[in-house]
Amino acid sequence: MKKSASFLPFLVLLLASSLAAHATIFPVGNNDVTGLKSAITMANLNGQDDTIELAAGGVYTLSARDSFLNGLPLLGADGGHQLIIHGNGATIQRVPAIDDSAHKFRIFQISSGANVTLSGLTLTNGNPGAFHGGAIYNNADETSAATLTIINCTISGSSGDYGGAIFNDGAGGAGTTATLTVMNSTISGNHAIQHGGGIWNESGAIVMNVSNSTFSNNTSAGSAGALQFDGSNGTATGSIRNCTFTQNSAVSEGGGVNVDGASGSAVLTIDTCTFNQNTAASGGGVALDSASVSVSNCTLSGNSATTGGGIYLSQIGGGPTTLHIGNTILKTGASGANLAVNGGGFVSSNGYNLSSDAAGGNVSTGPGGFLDHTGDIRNTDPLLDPAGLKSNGGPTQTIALQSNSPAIDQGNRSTTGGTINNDQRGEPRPFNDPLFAAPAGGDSSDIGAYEADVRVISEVRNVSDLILTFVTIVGHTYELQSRPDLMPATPWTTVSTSIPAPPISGTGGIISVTVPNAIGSGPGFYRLRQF
Ligand SMILES: [Ca+2]
Ligand SMILES: [Ca+2]
Ligand SMILES: [Ca+2]
Repeated sequence: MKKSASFLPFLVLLLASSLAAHATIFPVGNNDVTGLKSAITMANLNGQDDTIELAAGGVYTLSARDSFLNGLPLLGADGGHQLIIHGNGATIQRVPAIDDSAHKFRIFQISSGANVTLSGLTLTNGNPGAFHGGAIYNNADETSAATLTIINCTISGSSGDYGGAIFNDGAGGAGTTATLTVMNSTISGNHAIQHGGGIWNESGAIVMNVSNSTFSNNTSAGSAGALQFDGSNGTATGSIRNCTFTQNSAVSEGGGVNVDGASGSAVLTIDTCTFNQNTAASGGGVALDSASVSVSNCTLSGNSATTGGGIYLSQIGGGPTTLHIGNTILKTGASGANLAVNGGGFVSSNGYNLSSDAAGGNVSTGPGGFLDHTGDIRNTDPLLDPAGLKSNGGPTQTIALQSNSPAIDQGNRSTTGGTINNDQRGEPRPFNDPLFAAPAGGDSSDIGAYEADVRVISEVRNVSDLILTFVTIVGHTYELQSRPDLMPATPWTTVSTSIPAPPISGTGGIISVTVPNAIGSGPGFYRLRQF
């Protein structure tokens, strides 16, 4: 103990001196917009990495344009040095006194050559009028790439021509790439005048990776309610993992995500995501044209469209169009079949999908139609949680399974996109429920984005004893807790008299716990707690 305590200050000093040589930290007080502009201008030119620290919970109100169509100065290349803006929970908003065309602007533009990270920041009410990127424009050009990373941010209430929240512009020539990474963020309530209600990715060259994020209530007057992934006349590669798309809408195709690789290439992996109640004319959840998209370990529920309520394939851009789909739940919404192919396009099932409709096949429940691989189940209600999309733990909302869902243990998590060992909440996958047998080739994963795990099987009185039986997870411990009433001030306390006594180690199987003399000693409420 003593040795490590004396060693620690040396480590801290070393770290501090190495940071000081390469980076400047600019603290900016609450609503000091002038100070924020000044910090950006200095960081743009000092030839080193920088961090701008905004005031915790602060609000920075932009009332006029600074540069071009932006409320703040361009975030510059500075020789490729990184700029980090730590929001610390602050908001930057556009609130002009007059909202005419002269007062329309977005929040940030990232210059070609720049490398910018935004974290812990809310951007709202960006609006450059009939120009792209409502809140942020990430601008690679003919000679220099642009790299934007967004962590723990919210972008809401913004509007642009293409990209209501973000326009990620890879429209430079060969050799430059616009790279967009979005993690643990929320893109909500944004609007595109033309296309891409939340994010528009524009080729030339695009790399986009989005994870642990929520896209909700974004709207587009054209295609892509939430997100356009566009590799047309260029290349687009990327992934969307552990994300929820809910109640986004597009007037034309792709209520949630629209993928287009016409005369170019668009290759997108969508893994362990939930698409809930998104709407469009075609492809309520996802639409793809002349692109290769894999959808695995996803739950699509209640999405609707005139054609292809869940996923829609077309080849208007010349093709080829391929959907690889595995271990995915497809539950129809108000209109449109789960899968629709129009004028070309190929659905390649990798198996273990569960469709509420026939998926283009006959009336049987076995493989057929578009879902013709081992483990595919059709014409079967997945028995999703009637409460629908809600917080079930983890960074995004998910849709749980009912305890008798035909999705439980009927999947395989490795059908496409590699082996993913967690469900959308981050819970371990697979969880082998001892009451459900896995099918041939299955690995006891549940179909879809949600892995059902611990649950109470029965609660029985035996004379004066209470016997609780539940499914457990290896690596967790359990205890019963009780309280005499449900008044808010009354705490839950551990039931130390249970047999076995707490902590009870999970086995991956079923455990019964007895509470002797639980009944008859006055009112009592019990709950099972997992640690
Ligand atoms: Ca700098
Ligand atoms: Ca399972
Ligand atoms: Ca099982």
